[in-house]
Amino acid sequence: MRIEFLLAAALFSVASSAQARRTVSLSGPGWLCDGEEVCVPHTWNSLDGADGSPEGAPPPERGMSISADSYLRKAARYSRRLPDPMPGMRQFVRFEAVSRKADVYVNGSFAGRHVGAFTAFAFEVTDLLRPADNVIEVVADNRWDADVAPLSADYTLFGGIYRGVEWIETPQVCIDPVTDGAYGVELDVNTNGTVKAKIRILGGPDEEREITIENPELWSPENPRLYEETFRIASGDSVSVRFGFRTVEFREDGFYLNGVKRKLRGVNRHQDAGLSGWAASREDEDRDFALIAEVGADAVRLAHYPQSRHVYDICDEKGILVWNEVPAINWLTDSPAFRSNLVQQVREMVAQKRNHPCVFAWSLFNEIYNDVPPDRAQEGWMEGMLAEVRDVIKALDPKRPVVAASDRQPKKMLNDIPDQLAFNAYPGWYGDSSMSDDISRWFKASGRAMLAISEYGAGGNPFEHLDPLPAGRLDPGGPVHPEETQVKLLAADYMTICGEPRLWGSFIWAMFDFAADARREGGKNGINDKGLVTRDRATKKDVFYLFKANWSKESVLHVCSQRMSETTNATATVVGFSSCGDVTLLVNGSVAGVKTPDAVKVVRWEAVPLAEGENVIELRAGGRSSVRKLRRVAAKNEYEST
Ligand code: ADA
Repeated sequence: MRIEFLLAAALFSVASSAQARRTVSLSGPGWLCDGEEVCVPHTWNSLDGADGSPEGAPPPERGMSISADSYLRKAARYSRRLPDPMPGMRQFVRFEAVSRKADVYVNGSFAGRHVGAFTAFAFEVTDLLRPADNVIEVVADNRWDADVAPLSADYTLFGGIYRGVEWIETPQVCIDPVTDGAYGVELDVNTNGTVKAKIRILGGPDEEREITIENPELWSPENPRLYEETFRIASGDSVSVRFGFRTVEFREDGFYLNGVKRKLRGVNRHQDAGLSGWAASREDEDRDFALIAEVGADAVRLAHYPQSRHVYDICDEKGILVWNEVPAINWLTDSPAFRSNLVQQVREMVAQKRNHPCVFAWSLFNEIYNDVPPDRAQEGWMEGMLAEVRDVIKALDPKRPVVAASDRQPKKMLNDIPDQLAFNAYPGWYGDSSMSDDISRWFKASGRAMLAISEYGAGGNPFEHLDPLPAGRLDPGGPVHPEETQVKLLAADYMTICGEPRLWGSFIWAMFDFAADARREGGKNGINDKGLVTRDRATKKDVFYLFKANWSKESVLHVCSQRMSETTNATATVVGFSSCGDVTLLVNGSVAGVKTPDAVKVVRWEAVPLAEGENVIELRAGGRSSVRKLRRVAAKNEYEST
């Protein structure tokens, strides 16, 4: 007995003095989900989460995909073996996210519960482990719950262990990997070169450190300079943190980064990474941000919730400013459980993302419907809850502004809560207004001197075409979302946005098509098709090149409607984008016109005559060429078609 004790004590002292932290990925194969072998990241909704509500189901309501029961909602049991623990060390399991509730067990004993689909969490499992043959089980549950945000939204809530999992072993005294799912080191970075670090320690008192970097280079989209520091404590445990020096502030006339005014050129991104749904790999995320960098955006709104750690790492590296959002959308529940879960999700979001220089703002909500039911709105409880959340954010991180995305002006009180307000506008798509009307109304109603546009866009199926476009508005819930409408509306919107100096930024809805299972429209069920790029990332729509021509440093010449192969018309509309100067139009080798691009790099020819049969329509500018082929065919006699 005494010998065993001495041996254990010796092992412990070896471990605590000499053993560094060990981190092992538990992602990949080796997991079972309800008895089937799966790879983590995993979701059980990758197919049914984006196939639309079944035919015959009641007409889908816009924005109801979170609560739709058109895809599998369940509690699923995952399990896998754990690495053998090193004696004398402490063991933790860290999940990047589980949707949306997770109950974790080790060898049948309860280790902890996490509620919230978008933030990381970790549990200590040291006391639940045997020397070998340990099994972890996770019950993941994506069923709707009135006490867990978000309650409703226009995207599919994929279920499962859809981000990575890690096994962490530390000495007995260690940098805390548990509290708020963060890494235990909180930085306060100042552009004079001082970096103050609060190190949270388990098994010992917390520590504060200060380091100085001489003449630090500032971080910006043009120069995303990062620094890294390893914080080591006496037990040998250490954590490395990357950071950057930069300031963000709003002055009376706009947004300033490092004291320089900038009007943000943003896109919105959901974490739905195409055919794997939310179970995105690092490669999926790298590919997405390569496309965001290619289009030339300097900002991304991570709609409508915090995304994976790798996403923020990429944005730090590429110099993309991040709008990071609390998952409060459409509805809130007036219950203490909802309020406390929302605050917990917010604390975790700030704690986990605060060290990333790319994050420029915390967003409090998206499109809260406090006007329904009206009696509840009068009580003021929503204002109270959102003001409390704002104050929680400000107490945790006084340096970043709080913003919000609103869609309705009567909600004056809610719109007054964030430091900066942005609005979502779909003129010509969901309504008959114009972007300039919308902007004027928003400035008038909000009484603010500056605003941003958090969403603008239109549906676009790159395999549906219409020329000429009808004079009126198309039905956004209808079966046809021609690519040409998306080009027309976004070009007009962007022209207005460029001419409005009171806007501090704008964010296209959206960079990629994404799963919204309740939708049945645009020729493809289960998809919100307002992306610049299709959900499988295989097709860059014409609007991708509109923004690339405006934002990228690369020269762009692009003729639209290249996927439209046939027409029965005698003429065609030719639209193109050029950042290489004046554009010459050639039809079947003959010059048909020369035009100077407008302020948003668009050239347009109406009613260009076509020959019978194949036509080659070519744009030339700055030594480049872009071609579309269009076959003119005879109109089908209606009796011929069958
Ligand atoms: C809203 C909402 C988005 C998006 C958009 C749309 O503005 O904020 O999540 O779904 O509508 O495409 O209708």
